Amino acid sequence: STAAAPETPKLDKGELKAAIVRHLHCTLGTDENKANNHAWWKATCAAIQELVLEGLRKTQKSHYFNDTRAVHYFSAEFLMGRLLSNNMHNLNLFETANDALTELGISLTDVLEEEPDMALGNGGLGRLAACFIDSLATMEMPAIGYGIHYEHGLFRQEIKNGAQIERPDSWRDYGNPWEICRPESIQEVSLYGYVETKYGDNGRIQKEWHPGSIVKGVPWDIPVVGYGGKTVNVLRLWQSQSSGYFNWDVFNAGGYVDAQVENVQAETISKVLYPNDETEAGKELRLIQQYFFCACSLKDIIRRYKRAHGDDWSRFTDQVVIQLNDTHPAIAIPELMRILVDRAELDWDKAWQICTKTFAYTNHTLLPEALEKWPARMLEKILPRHLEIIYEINHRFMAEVEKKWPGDNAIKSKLSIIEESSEKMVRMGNLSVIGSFRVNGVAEIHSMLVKKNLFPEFDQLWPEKLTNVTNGITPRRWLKACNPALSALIDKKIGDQWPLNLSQLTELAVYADNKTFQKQFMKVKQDNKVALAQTIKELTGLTVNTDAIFDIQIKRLHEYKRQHLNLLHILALYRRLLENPSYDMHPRVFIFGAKAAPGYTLAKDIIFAINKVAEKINNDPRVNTKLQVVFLPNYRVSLAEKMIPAADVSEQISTAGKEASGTGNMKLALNGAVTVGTLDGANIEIAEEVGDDNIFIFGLTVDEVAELKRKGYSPDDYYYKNAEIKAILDWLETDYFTPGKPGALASVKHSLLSGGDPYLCLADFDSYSAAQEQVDAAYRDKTRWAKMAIMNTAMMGKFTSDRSIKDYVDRVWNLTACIVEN
Ligand code: 26Q
Repeated sequence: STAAAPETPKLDKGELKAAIVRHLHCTLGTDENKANNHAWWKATCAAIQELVLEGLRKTQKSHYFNDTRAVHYFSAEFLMGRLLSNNMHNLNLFETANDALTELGISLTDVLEEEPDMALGNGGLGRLAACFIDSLATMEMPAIGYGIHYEHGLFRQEIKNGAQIERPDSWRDYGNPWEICRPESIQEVSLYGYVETKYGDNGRIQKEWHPGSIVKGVPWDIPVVGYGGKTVNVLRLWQSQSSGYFNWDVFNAGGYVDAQVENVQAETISKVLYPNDETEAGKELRLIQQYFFCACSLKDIIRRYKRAHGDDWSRFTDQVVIQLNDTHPAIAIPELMRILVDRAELDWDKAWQICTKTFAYTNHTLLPEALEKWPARMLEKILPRHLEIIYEINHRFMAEVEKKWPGDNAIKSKLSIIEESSEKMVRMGNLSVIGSFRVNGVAEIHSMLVKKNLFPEFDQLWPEKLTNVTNGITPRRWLKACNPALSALIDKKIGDQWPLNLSQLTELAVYADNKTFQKQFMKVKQDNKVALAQTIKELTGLTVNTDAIFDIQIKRLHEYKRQHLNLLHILALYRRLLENPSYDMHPRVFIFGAKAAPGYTLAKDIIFAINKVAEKINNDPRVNTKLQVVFLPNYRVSLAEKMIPAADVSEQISTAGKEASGTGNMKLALNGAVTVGTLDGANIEIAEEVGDDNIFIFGLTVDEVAELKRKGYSPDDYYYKNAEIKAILDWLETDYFTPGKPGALASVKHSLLSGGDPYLCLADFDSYSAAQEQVDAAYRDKTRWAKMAIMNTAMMGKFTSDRSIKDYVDRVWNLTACIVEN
């Protein structure tokens, strides 16, 4: 790892106390006697922000004077969570702040709870972006994150009578102490209108886009503090605002109100995050959001480049690399072509050369329904010039395909950016591969499937282009900050450098059999379970047994992630306990956290089913000493930070081949949870690291899934041949869990039978159930379990996002660190 150890804090306790009180007085206009926790939170943030901004100024100066090459991480989502605790840890001021507030009679823990999550993302992809910018700053890499300043992040989930209700998320209602508005860097973005073809004197055809409207993009900068506090990069998020242009005619004609309506439309662009993951919506506003932030960001990059290099484009690709986080920002490719060809008047080939040296693309999914496609008609309406450019890119690419596979029209129609269906569609994945110099998947198996199944011909055409970068997570947030007790224990054993060099955790392996260390490690786990039990009590009213196994599945609700397979197994245990009251199992608490996309009916039905089954089981005195089920509402980053340290078992049970990587699997294992998982995504690499003895692998492999589907999978076979499966599914159709309302849970059953069980829950059920019996036996052997838990923490070094970033730097970005002087 490149970064050095965090240095002594820049402030001592007395100075920090004084700064907090000063902000209480001068920024918040209150005093120590009147201030509530919210005011203390804001004052503490303001005091910390002073140091953050000092680091930001120094970093920007260094980057400017060294004229550094930088990565520009384009992502529609950044799931940052809370920033105060993270920033204090990265500045090595956490202890100081704790002591300072204690002396002021204030609890830091309570103050931290005041901060709303910055939930500008759906799940894995958005959180990955947040971990990556943390690692980039820590490793002192010149980098900037570009995204959207959503007014409302991912919806807040409430559970009413067992069902999910969506409420708006208003993270900025009382002001965000971290963000800085930069009106001096406002950009303008064009939309709609038409393209005029002109003939220049040199005979060159010139295209001019006459936009129908123009919106402003206002940048808000969030400082990103690296661990050690040296490099402070920025996350720049664009907010849309009416430009006032094209409204003047209406305005002058007395149309004051009509002009305000246009303002509202412009300001709608950055209003709300789309709550879908792994599914395409095809909504016009979504495309406008994507173009809006890409166009603002490209203008920003080019303005900065020109400040240093003028109109000479020859060094652009030495200075700028743009990483596309999935295809959501793929419209940046034709946008850069438009700027180079129409505005800078470069010839096409030169422009294309620049483009294809600038962009790299990360694929996060193989699910066909999640591959982005936009109707050509929609693009033509919103971005008429971009559609022309896409056609030109495609035309030239088709000529290359013809050279490689002469006369092969099947390959042409497969590789074409344009899908010639009844409604012409633009395939953003194909555009991204063609317009990028590198394409990566996010775990070994996923990248292999990207090569073999998704883009095999592209791999033949450009054998160097497709590669792998396995995901990672920042150990600063996901161990040091969220699990202070375990962190302190680790510090005591192996020193305090592991947050920067996570492979050092292997030094814990020698203590895996040590009785004293096992006791200490499991005591930390137990204390974390007690703390989570308290949270469960506050959020649900339920008292859980802290001697039970805490078995946790936390992730977005999706059929491929198979929360309903977990539910079937819970129902099996319930039934076994009812049929045989002395059924031998260690008590277990099954804990879920999951949001469903608001339009995904079956996902919402599964949430409802989990809640109804939970209600029944938790209130059934025949079983509730052994079996409890908890659905924690409003799963989000800050709740994950409370759940993960308390997990004994991590559920990673997606159908093999469907989960690109997973990152929750890494967070849980790092905190000493043992995985029950399929051979899917990064589970495979986790199994390689921890070894077969320290993980419970079950279920069909990718090849076996393909083979079963090829032969023709019939869930009925399992239903009729397996009495337990039949009984459980039939049970779901009765009114046992929904008294007076038979059939209320039937959709879950039917998705697994007449619905065809597309994700093979029934095929994997027996294997899953057997793996869970092994978990039970292992847990009862206290020594064995402690060893397994320790080995999981010890062997997670590979999954630091610092390693992912190093892989990107070496295989994709070709960056060098820039040391920022303090
Ligand atoms: C689609 C249409 C309209 C609006 C939004 C979307 C949309 C939004 C988010 C589509 C997909 C996403 C997010 C996908 C995602 O989080 N994928 C996950 O990425 C992780 C990081 O690489 C992986 O670990 C997970 O396996 C993968 O599911």
